[in-house]
Amino acid sequence: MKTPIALLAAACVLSLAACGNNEPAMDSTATPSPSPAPASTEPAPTPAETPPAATDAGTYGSDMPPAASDAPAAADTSGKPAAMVENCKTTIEGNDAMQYNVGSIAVPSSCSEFTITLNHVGKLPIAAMGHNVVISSQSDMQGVNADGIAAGAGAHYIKAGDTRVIAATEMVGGGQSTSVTFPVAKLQSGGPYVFFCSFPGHAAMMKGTISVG
Ligand SMILES: [Cu+2]
Repeated sequence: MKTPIALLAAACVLSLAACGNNEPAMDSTATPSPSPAPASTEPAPTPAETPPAATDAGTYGSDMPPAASDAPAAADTSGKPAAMVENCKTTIEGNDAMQYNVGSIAVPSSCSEFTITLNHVGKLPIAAMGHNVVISSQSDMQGVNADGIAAGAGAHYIKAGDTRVIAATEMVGGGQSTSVTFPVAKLQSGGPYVFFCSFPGHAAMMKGTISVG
C-alpha cells in the first residue's frame, strides 16, 4: 500500500498547484471548509500524508512509523502501564493469556522494603498456566530463567540457592495469590532490573522493568 501513496505524494510534488489549493481532490464527503491550511489531513488514510507534503514528500519516502523498536531492550516494549504503588507495596496480575497487567514497577526510594503481590486472575491450573514473579538484574534474567526451568515444577522453576535471584514468589495457578517482600537496597546497584515469570516459555511475554526512583 505504500507505493501508491508515494506515487501520490510524488504527483503532488509535480503539480504543486493542484495540491496547494483547497480542492478536496480525493475527498467526496468533505464538508466545505474555509480553512486556509493544506486540506490534506482529513482524507489522509495513512501517516504518509501528515508531513507537509509539498516539501517533504521526496525525502520521507516510506519510513514514517515511529522507531519504537529501537528502544533499549529493557524498556517496556509491552506498552503496559506502570504498577500502582502505595505504602511500599504493589499488586499485579497474571492471567490465562500469559500476561502480566503491568509493564513496569517503580519502587519509591523512601521504602526500605517492598512487597509485590501477584494475583493470578485466570482459571487455568498451575501445571498449565502457573505464574510467579522473579526479580533479577536484566543481564541475569536469561540465566536465572533457564536454570529455573531446568530445576522444574517441584522447585517452582527457581534453582535452589540461586544468588542471582533478588526476590521470587511461589508459583501459583488460577485464582491464587502469592507475595514476596525484599529489601529495596538489593535494587540499588548493578541494574537495570527486571521482573519476570519463570514458568517455561512465559518470560518472553511476562516481563517488565523494576527500578528505584
Ligand atoms: Cu507465567
